Amino acid sequence: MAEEYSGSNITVLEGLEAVRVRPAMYIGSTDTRGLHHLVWEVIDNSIDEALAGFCTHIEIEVLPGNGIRVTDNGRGIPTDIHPKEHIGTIEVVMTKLHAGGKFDSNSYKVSAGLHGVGVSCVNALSDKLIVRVRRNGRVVEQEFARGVPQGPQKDIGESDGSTGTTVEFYPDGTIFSETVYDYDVLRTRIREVAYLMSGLRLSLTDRRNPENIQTESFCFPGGVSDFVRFIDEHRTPLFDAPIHLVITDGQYPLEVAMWYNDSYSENFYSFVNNVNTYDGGTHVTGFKTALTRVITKYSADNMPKGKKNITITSDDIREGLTAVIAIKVSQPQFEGQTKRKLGNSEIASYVNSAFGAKLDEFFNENPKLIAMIIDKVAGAAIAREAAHRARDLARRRSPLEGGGLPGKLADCSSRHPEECELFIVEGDSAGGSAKTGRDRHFQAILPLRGKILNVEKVRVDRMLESEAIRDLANAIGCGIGQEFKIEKLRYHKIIIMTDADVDGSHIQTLLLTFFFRHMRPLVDNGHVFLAQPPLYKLTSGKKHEEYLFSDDERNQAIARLPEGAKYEVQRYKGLGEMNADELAETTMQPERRVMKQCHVEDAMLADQVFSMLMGEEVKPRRKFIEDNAYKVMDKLDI
Ligand code: 0RA
Repeated sequence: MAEEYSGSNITVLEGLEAVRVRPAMYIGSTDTRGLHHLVWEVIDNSIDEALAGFCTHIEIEVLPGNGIRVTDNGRGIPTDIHPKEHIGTIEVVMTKLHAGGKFDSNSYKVSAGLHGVGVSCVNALSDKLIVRVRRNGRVVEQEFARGVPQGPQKDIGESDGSTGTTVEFYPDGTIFSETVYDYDVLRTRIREVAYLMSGLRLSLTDRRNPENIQTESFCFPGGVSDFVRFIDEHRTPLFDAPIHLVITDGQYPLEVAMWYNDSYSENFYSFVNNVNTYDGGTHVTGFKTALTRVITKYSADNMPKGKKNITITSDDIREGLTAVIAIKVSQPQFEGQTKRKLGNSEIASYVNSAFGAKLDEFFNENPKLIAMIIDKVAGAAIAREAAHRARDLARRRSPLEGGGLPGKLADCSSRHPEECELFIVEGDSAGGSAKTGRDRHFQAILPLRGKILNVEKVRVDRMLESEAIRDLANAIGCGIGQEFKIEKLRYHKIIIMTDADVDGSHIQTLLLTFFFRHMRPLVDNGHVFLAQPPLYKLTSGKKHEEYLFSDDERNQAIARLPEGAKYEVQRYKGLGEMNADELAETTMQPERRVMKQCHVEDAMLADQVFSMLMGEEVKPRRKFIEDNAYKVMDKLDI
């Protein structure tokens, strides 16, 4: 077949060969991230068709063998054939680098670095890819292998009258180190797209296990406003519905939804051309500038009685604010190591003026709402000023300054942070064992008595009144929040060591919440770990001793013992039951221990979990901690 069809376009094949030689240059990586990137590329083409107004439904199926099938009800890729070249539009779209769905008229396509390298890359990196187009009453199909057409496009019959495009592909296992699709990763992104493309229906079906087919469908008429509701699902809102502003008449289409809640954190998610800009950028800067300016303008007339002389700051204005900012930019420039930050400088002033004007107009028409917001912002300002005064009087210095190292800290002797480790240990008795068992050259111990403060429920000022929090911050050395300086980090490994029980997992969650909210770079840079103490010790005879970390391991170890051997299993209920040597051997020595590194792959999920776990609604929290704390941490990959 391949010989018969002597692909007329040699340069095209050379182009795709380049993708196969250096796949990471085109799709970022060949790990699980790259594997999923292929799906985003294919979906992007259907999204473009929806943006053009011709597609209302996109169906994504995960097939046995980890193939992906994306079907849309758009116009369908044109099925005409170039009279001289004998090459069809389908083949051009599938084999020409950077020819996106609609060639160069693709004005909102995201440039390389995120999505937008083109579906031809997916083709190059797939063992097999089939395109099936319904158009003009016919069904036309073409098949490729590693980017090479396996024949010309074929008319395979009459269509049912509908139009659309189906792309089915099987990633090349010799290119990807991971070939198994993660349903949750697909689902999170597909749901996100559904929020960003209000009214578009996206369905996801997992057909890998024929006995257990999973399917979900997402469609959000409220768009980003529904998105904000979802993010704040477990928080208490200040007013009924998010403020939703849509700007279609400006130079760049822009949409903002924002809502205040009774928490103390600010929570922004920003998107450019439907792609998450995790690190913000000029669109977020413009948003913040406008927000401060407009709210400050209204504050003069709306300050609560007797509080007129309070000065509000931009931090006060953003306390408890959740917002989604989505903009379309034709030539986006992405910055930073991971290209997750919008760099176009003209966007800051555009968003500042366009969004600012719209927000001003909105508040003008909704005086009650702005009055409520000012009241809340004033509350934040008053609390901040009061806390500040009280602290100044008590200490006359910032709580994180001049505190020196906490008395409870048993520091290590090394002054090279790269090799240093800080163990945060639950309880004084385990702390004592850890101090005895450690290698004092590079291992420092900070015992924690009882639970630390739930930082989700208090303002920064109150938080800093907690001695345990101050001890932690002083030991780590970087400060907190916006003043956090990763260069000052005193230990490159911060290891949380708690009992393997419900209390222990609660303490883990409290500490992780603190790190996530106030020392985020610590988490993002992979400095946070969870120690994994053994659950059991198996002893058999005089010689045989084994530490086991799960019920499975215990059962397997018992099964491995010689027939009839006598044995004893000790269950460790807490760290305190191990002596110093045991603790060091099983949980602390780098050669022997098992640790989990904490990542936050999905900041939004983490935020939701923390706001739910730590928030006001007691019922879901209790149940969640009791049933699931471990599972969720695994899922979050924390
Ligand atoms: C080229 C031209 C037109 C549509 C498309 C490509 C197209 C590509 C993809 C890829 C996935 N789904 C797609 N849907 C459409 C315009 C066709 C016309 O003018 O009728």
